[in-house]
Amino acid sequence: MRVFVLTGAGVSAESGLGTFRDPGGIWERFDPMKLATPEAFAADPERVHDFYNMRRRDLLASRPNAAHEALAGLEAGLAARGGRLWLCTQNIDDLHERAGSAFVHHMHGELLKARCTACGAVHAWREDLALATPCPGCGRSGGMRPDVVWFGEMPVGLEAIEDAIAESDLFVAIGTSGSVWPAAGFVEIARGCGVRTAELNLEPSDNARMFDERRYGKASDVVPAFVDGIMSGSV
Ligand code: BJW
Repeated sequence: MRVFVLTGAGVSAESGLGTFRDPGGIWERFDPMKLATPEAFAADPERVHDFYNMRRRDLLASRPNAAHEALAGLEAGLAARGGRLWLCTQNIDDLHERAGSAFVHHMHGELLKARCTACGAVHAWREDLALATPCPGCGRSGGMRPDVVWFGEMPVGLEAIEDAIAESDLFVAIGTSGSVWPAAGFVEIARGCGVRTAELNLEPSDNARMFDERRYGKASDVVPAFVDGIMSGSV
């Protein structure tokens, strides 16, 4: 069986990393237009750095939960049977990797990487960033930014994502509100290719009616149960 999984902030919620649009979520406390656009970075880079420095520190203090672990187990279980899992995450955290997932496609980039806007090099990054931080490659300062995808920027590897969806038997969206494009449109691509679709979320997403199957509850409950269903052949 070939499974495509799209994860969102809900899969990491129980690891203590906030979601964006739930009550009390990140975008209720912080203005995305002042923090998550290239224009915001150009206007006030230190403010943007402070926001991502805080989130990087939170990430480094967090741990994967049962949902991340179940998906790592699904990857290994499907591979052992000649299938595959294509795991695409909108999350910039590394909790899937830390849970043991070998293949993770970060369509919105990665918080533990920094990119130099002067030379284009991407570096593994665990420290705070500041305007004065020099690029370890070219030595220039003033251009280091978190290697994440802001509003108005192109998500990573869309062609590969669409190919992987088309080549799947099952498309599963987990812990995402379905309100950010182009990820919100992936379920439509899957349906157009005749791929079966399932949503696992705390509550119905904006796209809920597009899914063939829907399961609601905490990711740490519904994801392991759904993975068991796939591996036992009942899903
Ligand atoms: C649980 C749970 C638990 C909670 N268990 N579940 C007008 C109309 C349409 C589109 C646009 C428009 N104006 C602009 C656009 C495009 C824009 C967009 O979509 N804007 C919308 C807001 C309207 N998109 C872009 O700009 C993208 N680029 C782009 O479009 O390029 C051009 C292009 C053209 C043609 C083709 C393709 C591309 C880029 C988007 C970049 C998004 N960046 C962010 C920030 C990244 C860095 C960072 O983290 O700071 O990515 S925004 C934020 O939203 C983050 C997330 O990855 C993304 C999605 O959020 P997610 O994961 O769905 O989180 P939530 O909080 O929304 O939902 C959590 C869910 O979990 C909820 O449903 C809960 O119920 C659930 N949950 N606890 C299970 N325990």
